[in-house]
Amino acid sequence: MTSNNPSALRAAYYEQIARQRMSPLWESLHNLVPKKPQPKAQPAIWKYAQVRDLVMQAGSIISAEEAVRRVLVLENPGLQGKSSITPNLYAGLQLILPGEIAPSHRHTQSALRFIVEGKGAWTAVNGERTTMHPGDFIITPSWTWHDHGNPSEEEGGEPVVWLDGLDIPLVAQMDAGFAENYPEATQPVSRPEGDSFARFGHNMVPVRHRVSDPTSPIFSYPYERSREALDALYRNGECDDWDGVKLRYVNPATGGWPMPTIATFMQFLPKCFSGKAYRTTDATIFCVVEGKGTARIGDTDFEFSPHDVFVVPSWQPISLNATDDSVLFSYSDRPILSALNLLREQRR
Ligand code: GTQ
Repeated sequence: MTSNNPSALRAAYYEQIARQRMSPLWESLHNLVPKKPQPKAQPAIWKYAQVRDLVMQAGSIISAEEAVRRVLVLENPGLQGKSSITPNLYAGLQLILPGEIAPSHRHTQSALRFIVEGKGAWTAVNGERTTMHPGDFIITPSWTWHDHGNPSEEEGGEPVVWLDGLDIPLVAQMDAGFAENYPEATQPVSRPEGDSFARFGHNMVPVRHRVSDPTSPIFSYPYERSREALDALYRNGECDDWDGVKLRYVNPATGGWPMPTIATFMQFLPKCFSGKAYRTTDATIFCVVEGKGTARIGDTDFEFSPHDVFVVPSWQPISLNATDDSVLFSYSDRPILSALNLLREQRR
C-alpha cells in the first residue's frame, strides 16, 4: 500500500473501522436516502388456474390439524426467503377441507381472510362464528382468538380456499410478535352468528357503545353488500378515470380502517374500462373476484382472471383495463404510511 493510492488507503481504512463495527456513510448515502422509492419487491401475479391444483394437493400432503394453518405462502420474487409479498405484508392461500378444524390461537399480527372459492366454512373470532361465502372479507384482529372450521361432507361441507393477508413482516420488523395457543381446538361459541353485524353492520351502533380500540367491531363484510353498493353507484353514473368505482372498507364505529395496519378496498371496472396510470407509496395486493382484464404494472402487462392474485410494489405505476365487467378486492399497508405521513399518491 502506498499513501498516494487513495483507493488502497480507503480500503485499508474501511477494514480498520469495520473492526470497530463502523462503516463509511459516504459509500451508502445514495442507497440509504434514495431520490425515490427503490422497492426490492417486484410486480408479480399468481394465476389461480396454475396454482389451484397445488393448493388442493396440499389437502393430501398434510392435515389442517397437523399444519395448524395449511397455507401456501405467496412470496414476492424480489423478497425471497422472507415469506412476504410486500415489505410490510404477507399473503397466503389457505385450504380447509370438510370436517377439518384449524385450531384456535391468537397473535399480535392482524389478519384478513378474503374468500376465494367454496362456501360454508367458518371462522370464529371473539366467541362468534362467521360463515364464509366467496367474496366475503373477514377480519381477525390482533390478539383475538381465532379458529377456522368446515362442516363434514355429510353436513354439506366442501373445500374452501381463502386468501390470508397479514402484517407478519411489519410485526417482525418491529420485533413485536407474540402468539399463544388456545387450550382447546376451538374457542367456546358465546354469541350467535350475526350478532356483531346486527350491532354494527347497519349504519347504527349500540347506544352506549364506546370506542375502546381502533379495530372494527364487525368481523365479516359480506360480498353481497359490497357488490350491491358498487353496482348501484355505477348505475348512478359514478366512474373514476383511475379507479372505476372504488370503495374502501371501514370500521363502522370510527370511520377508520377495519384494522390499524391494513387497508382494504373493493372496486368495479366496467367492461372496456381503460384506467389511467397512478402510483402510490402503499404497496397493494389485488385479488380478482369477477371478470377479466389487464393490469399494467411498471412496463409489464399482467392478464388477470377470477381468483388471480397480483401485487403492486410501492411507487410502481399501475393502470387497470377490463375486458369484462370486473370486481377487484385489494389490501395494502396504507394505514401505516398514512399514520407516518409517508403516503404519497400521483395520478397521471
Ligand atoms: O389463520 O391464523 O396464513 O396465524 C399465517 C399465519 C394464517 C391464521 C396465515 C396465521 C394464520
